[in-house]
Amino acid sequence: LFSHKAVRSYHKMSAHKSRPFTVFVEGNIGSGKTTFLEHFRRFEDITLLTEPVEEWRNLKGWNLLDLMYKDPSKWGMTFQSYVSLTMLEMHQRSTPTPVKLMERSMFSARYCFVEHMMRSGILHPAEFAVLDEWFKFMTNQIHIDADLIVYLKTTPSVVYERIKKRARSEEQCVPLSYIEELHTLHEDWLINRKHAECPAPVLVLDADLDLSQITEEYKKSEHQILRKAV
Ligand code: DGT
Repeated sequence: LFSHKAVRSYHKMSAHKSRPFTVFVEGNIGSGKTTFLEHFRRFEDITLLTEPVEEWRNLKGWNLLDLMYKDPSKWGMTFQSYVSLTMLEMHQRSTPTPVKLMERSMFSARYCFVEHMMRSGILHPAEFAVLDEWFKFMTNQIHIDADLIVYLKTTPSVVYERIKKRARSEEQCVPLSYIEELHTLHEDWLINRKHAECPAPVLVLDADLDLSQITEEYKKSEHQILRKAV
């Protein structure tokens, strides 16, 4: 006879041995992805994988994010190719818990950021072709698991003000038009389904709300995420 506790821990083990329930947290720059992940830190069955921005800011001493913002035509390709690598590493990382919560994914890198660089001519068509072949290879040959996408939907002018307030040095010259373009690309991917690939069902949350009200909004996603934490 198994005790209740033993059965529970068996479920936990089998749940994560098969594979974790995997959630991508997506949304424009400044939409509160990091805050959303922090909300779930209190639950022990969830592994949080925050975006590797610090790695992008320091690769052997080089700040690729800064180089990219200062001279996008020159550094866009290098930056996006490193973003792909760090994203792939996150997708592949095994977790000790039944739920894995990831900030962004290689899909938003491709369908939002690379797409923007291609459309605006920042990437040469040949550079875009190389990144796109890598993307196709990775998504076709390596199984990238996703069970749910939480889309933190925002209004461009709202996140624009937040970005100015938080004053991340690299983002100081980001124009509102860039934020608007990224907004449209997120909507095209997650709401209008313009790309073949939307790897999981999408839960849309109102992320315009300010910090005092956002916890209630975040809570709306708890049952979908936590019921998987057996
Ligand atoms: P949060 O917590 O919602 O405020 O999220 P952020 O703004 O810390 O994170 P994110 O991913 O929206 O933006 C990170 C910075 O990297 C931002 O300046 C945009 C820039 N970036 C350029 N290309 C890419 C890309 O392919 N992927 C991601 N994630 N960021 C990129």
